[in-house]
Amino acid sequence: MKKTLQQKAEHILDSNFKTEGEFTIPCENLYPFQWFWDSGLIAIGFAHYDMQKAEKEIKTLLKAQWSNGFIPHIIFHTETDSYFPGANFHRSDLHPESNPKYKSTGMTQPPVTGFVLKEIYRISEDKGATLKFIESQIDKVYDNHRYFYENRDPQNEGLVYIYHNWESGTDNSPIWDDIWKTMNPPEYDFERRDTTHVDPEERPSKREYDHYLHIIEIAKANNYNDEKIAELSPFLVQDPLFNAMLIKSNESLIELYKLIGGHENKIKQLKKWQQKSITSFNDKLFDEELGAYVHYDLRNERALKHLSSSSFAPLFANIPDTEKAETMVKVMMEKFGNENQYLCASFDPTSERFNPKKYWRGPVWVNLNWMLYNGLKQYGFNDIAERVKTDTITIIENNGFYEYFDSRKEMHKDNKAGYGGNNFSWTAALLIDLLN
Ligand code: 2M8
Repeated sequence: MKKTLQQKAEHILDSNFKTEGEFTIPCENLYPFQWFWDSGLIAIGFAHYDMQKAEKEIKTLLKAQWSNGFIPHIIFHTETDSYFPGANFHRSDLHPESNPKYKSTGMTQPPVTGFVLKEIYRISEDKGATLKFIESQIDKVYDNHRYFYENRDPQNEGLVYIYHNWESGTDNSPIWDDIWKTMNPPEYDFERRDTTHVDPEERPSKREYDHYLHIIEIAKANNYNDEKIAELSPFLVQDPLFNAMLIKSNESLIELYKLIGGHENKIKQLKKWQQKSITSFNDKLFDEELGAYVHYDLRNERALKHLSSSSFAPLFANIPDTEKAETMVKVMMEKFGNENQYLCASFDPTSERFNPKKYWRGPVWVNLNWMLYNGLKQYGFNDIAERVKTDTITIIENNGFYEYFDSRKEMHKDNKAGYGGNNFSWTAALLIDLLN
């Protein structure tokens, strides 16, 4: 019997779930550990058909939290040299508050856990049991938000910084080219592993990796101390996607604490952070000229004026008012949404830096599409939301469960427009959510 798309997606998630460690890898070979934001998005998929696995995923992730509230971007549950750079390069043990039980990186990723808990609650058919689970985990997520506001916001603006492109999740976005121009790292000698699993055309260059490693060397030389990083890292950026995830998660934590009851002080604090964050976000990151949100380079005190799918992610977190939202959607449809393109390219298709085959430099990503779909719906842009959803389902149905996809429709004729890793977990997980 032919499997349905949903069955295929469930099969991928179940195969990528590692029973020994109770977590899910993003995909075989290329990404053999647990990644922070992947895990959260994966749990949303599991929640639709296997709530136990959804809960395990989140529990395992939060067990690796550091005593200062920080949650690392990769948790190296297993030993394998199929990934570079691994645990011995990152050396999380350098930080005095790192978790002695779990080797990890010393950087983080977009804080999705708050809104993921809310999504799991929305999907659950046994709300009482799910709320109990949430109650057992929610303070860890709150502590994570406190970590961000207390350690990643040196000018007390309500906007937190990332100190590495890997923290953004959008690893080699052309936006970072502006930062690489300010740096001149040594040419390191190392053995890449990603390019043995995936066509190098679809991955970052060696020189880009030199930059990535150099920033980590600086952080390590300072034992991953946040204050030192804020002072010394050549990469220090306020990212609209990252901050939108934090704001969306604040909102979810407030709603969940209300459901649980008896957490007035935490709700009060969350509301304070929330108000300040949304105000600064709109004042500082909205670019009137481009008609959407942009990144801010805190190290060099300048806006990085480029459009990317991150520019529209604030819709998901209810950040723009309706006027701003309308402007953004107009810009999105003009630049990213013509009939030759699938929505939504990860970088501005009208820019000369656009590359629709290369990783975060242009291809369509299902995680961003899922956020965009939900954001557009929240503001009542139902037709465009439906297009994002249909485009997402179509490209997966035709090409398979890839990590990313060519945004140009003409490239989809032979159904070979899926790139990067295959049988990719968040592609499967979020498809399940879109189908239900
Ligand atoms: C990609 O990033 C990792 C480093 O974190 C890599 O290229 O080795 C990104 O797409 C990131 O957003 C994602 O979480 C990770 C695992 O899917 O892969």
